[in-house]
Order: sequence, then C-alpha cells, then structure tokens
Amino acid sequence: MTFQTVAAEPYAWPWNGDFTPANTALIVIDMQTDFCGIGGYVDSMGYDLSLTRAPIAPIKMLLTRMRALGFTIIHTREGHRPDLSDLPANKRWRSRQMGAGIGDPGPCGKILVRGEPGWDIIPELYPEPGEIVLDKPGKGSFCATDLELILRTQGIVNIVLTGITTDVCVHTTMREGNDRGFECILIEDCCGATDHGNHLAALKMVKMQGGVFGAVATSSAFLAALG
Ligand code: C5J
Repeated sequence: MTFQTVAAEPYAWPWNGDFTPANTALIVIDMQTDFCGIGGYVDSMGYDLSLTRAPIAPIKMLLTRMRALGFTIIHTREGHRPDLSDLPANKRWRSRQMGAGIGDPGPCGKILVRGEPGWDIIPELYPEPGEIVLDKPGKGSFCATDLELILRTQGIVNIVLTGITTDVCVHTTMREGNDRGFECILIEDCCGATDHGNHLAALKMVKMQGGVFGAVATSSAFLAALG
C-alpha cells in the first residue's frame, strides 16, 4: 500500500513519494501530564496550558487513523531516573529558577521523574499494547535512547512528528532525525508550544532553505493523503 504525497510546505512530502505504513513511523512526543496537565511541570511554571493541550484532539484523530492502517507508532516521555542520576545539575537549577524544580515534589508527584503521576502519558493519548514507548532524559528523542536502532531495524525512513513542545522536544527530534537521513514531516496542528509565537517561528524554521529540516503540513492534509 503506497499513499499519495502529502500537500505540505515547502514541498509535497515525502521527497521521493515513497510513503507506506511499512516505512513510516508516527512519533507522539511527550504528551505527558507534566507538559499539558493541571499541576504538572508546564502548569507550575505558569504557562498557558491551552497551548499545549490544543494538539490533543488532532493527535487523537491522526493516531486512530494511523493505528488502523498499521503504521509504527512511537510515544516518547521526557523524564529522569528516580535517583536523578541522569539529571544534569544545570537543568535542575534552571527549572528551580522557574519555581518548578525537576525532581522536586509537586501536585502531580516529583516533577519529570519516571514512575510519577505527572510523568505519565495523558489518558486521551495513552499507548496501546504493542506500541513503542521511549524514555528520554533530554529534549531530543535520539539522545541517550535506542530510537535510531529501532527505526533502522523496522525499516523506517519517514518520520511523522507530533506532540509538545514544537520549539523544544519536537524540533530537537526533527533536527536529530533529519541529520540522520530520515525524511521528516511536522504536523502543525498536532504540535503546540508554551508560547504561540515560538510555535509559529518553529514552523517557519523548518520551511527555510527548501525544507532545511523537512516539511510541515496540517493534519487534514496528512489525513487526505491517507485516503
Ligand atoms: C520541554 C518538551 N519543553 N517536551 N520539553 O521542556 O518540549
């Protein structure tokens, strides 16, 4: 089963038209309570949760369709070991400046610590049995994880990026994937940032230089390509 290309910017994606469930993975990045739930990390820093919650419904639609078509689905979770041995001191210090110290107790348990309630993926987008769940200590999904090994082993060449936040974990993952030769597309309404201007700027950055990191499309354009 080969799909038609996606009406994306700045080019019809993927570049070579080779788009099948066997060679394409959907990555849902960090849809955790800590990033979009009441009392989580982003909420504790005082950011507007409506911005990071906006992609929930569009992701759900994409996820449902791509699950049904047999695409590889990968969920990521940003978080640290309970003993915080993988938490850089500067990352902790910076978060404490914002009143939301990573590793410190909060309304949803210890902030961004594996196994805590706030670190878990939100119920609306919870992984189904058999889907890949990747724990990452950093912003990018390739750093200190086995993501590249999984993608190469599964024969994945195309990556569909969704999740939060557009300008941080989604962008870092897209850049890392692009540098490794993966063909990336960011689904704009399936992403959100803590600042709307940063979301828009992140989309614009992808589209420079003929698609310096890949392409950008709406979920409706992506779903239209799936038929
Ligand atoms: C951040 C993320 N923004 N998932 N993490 O700290 O983008």
